[in-house]
Amino acid sequence: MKASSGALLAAVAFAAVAATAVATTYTVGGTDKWDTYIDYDKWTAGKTFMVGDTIEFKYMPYHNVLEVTEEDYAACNPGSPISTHSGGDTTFNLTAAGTRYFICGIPRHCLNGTMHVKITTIPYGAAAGPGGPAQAPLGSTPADAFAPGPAGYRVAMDAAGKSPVAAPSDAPRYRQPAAAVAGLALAALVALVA
Ligand SMILES: *[C@@H]1O[C@H](CO)[C@@H](O)[C@H](O)[C@H]1NC(C)=O
Ligand SMILES: *[C@@H]1O[C@H](CO)[C@@H](O)[C@H](O)[C@H]1NC(C)=O
Ligand SMILES: [Cu+2]
Repeated sequence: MKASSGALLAAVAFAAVAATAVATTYTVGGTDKWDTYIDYDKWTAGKTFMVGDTIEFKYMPYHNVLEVTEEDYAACNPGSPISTHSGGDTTFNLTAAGTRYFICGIPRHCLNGTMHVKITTIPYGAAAGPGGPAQAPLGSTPADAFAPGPAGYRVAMDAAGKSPVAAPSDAPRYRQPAAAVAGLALAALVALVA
């Protein structure tokens, strides 16, 4: 009896840990970081940002990061930011589903240097299907290649298709819920036997 409840506790604890260790941190732009003349639409294409993930801007101190409205993003207007950040290393926690807009506020870096990125976050665990928030890589794999299916399949395709950065860290996120389910199943079995 004592051994069984110990196993039950262990299984439940394992399931809890597996279910919570899921966040991914993305360096915006990957190895190109936050700089002029980087195509950030290309960088976000094929990535699935989920609630709980973190994005980190790494940049030379002469740049900055402004979170702006969709309107100001479209116009590259640094005049009324939601928040302003500088110093070379700025992190945002993606705590809610939705789209957030970021630009560099230095004159011409947004308009002429492409320093603008929008991040669309979906609820944790939601599948990014065709027509969903995630976009197909520009000018690479056709959208048709992403057949409707489990999120894990799509991410595997994305990782194989492009994304020289941050792609491998996507994979464990999808395995962990499965591990959690396995842990709970084990716990149920142990409880039954005990
Ligand atoms: C993001 O979340 C972490 C962990 O909860 C926290 O330590 C950090 O201060 C948060 N960062 C921001 C910018 O909110
Ligand atoms: C910067 O972008 C603006 C707007 O697109 C354009 O009119 C201007 O010619 C560009 N300047 C340079 C130096 O590329
Ligand atoms: Cu800049």
